Amino acid sequence: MKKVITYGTFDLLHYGHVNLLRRAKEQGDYLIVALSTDEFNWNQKQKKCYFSYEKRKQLLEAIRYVDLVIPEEAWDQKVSDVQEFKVDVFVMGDDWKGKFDFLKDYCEVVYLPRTPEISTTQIKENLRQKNDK
Ligand code: C2G
Repeated sequence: MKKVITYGTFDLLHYGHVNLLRRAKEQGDYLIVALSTDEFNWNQKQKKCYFSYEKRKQLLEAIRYVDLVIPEEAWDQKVSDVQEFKVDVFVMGDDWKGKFDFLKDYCEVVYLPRTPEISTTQIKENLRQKNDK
């Protein structure tokens, strides 16, 4: 079984994320998503999530491409995750291109093109503009 892993916040979940997850799953047979915890998001990414970790986990687990959701609590857990789960392929969107090449010593590293026209920031901005009308 070829195992794939990817990492992220996935808040507010949108079709750009689903496009990524679909293509990540296509790299193998089993997709693990390491989901950033609320603490990791706030302390390390200065991201305040709209949905809690539990709600974001529930949403991801409902996606057909996702086989397992684990917590991402630190930037430096990737090597141990790859080893612990015997991961064959690490996948991230290409906004991270090159940032995780150190994992090439442990598994294949694949950066996939982002879905260009959608982002959580964009969604929030559009909602703000609609409310202002
Ligand atoms: N993504 C995408 N297209 C978008 C938006 C996001 O392909 N329009 C991808 C990102 O490239 C990433 C994944 O969806 O691979 C999750 O995006 P985020 O939740 O923004 O993840 P991020 O905050 O970048 O966290 O340790 C790695 C970090 O946890 C990554």
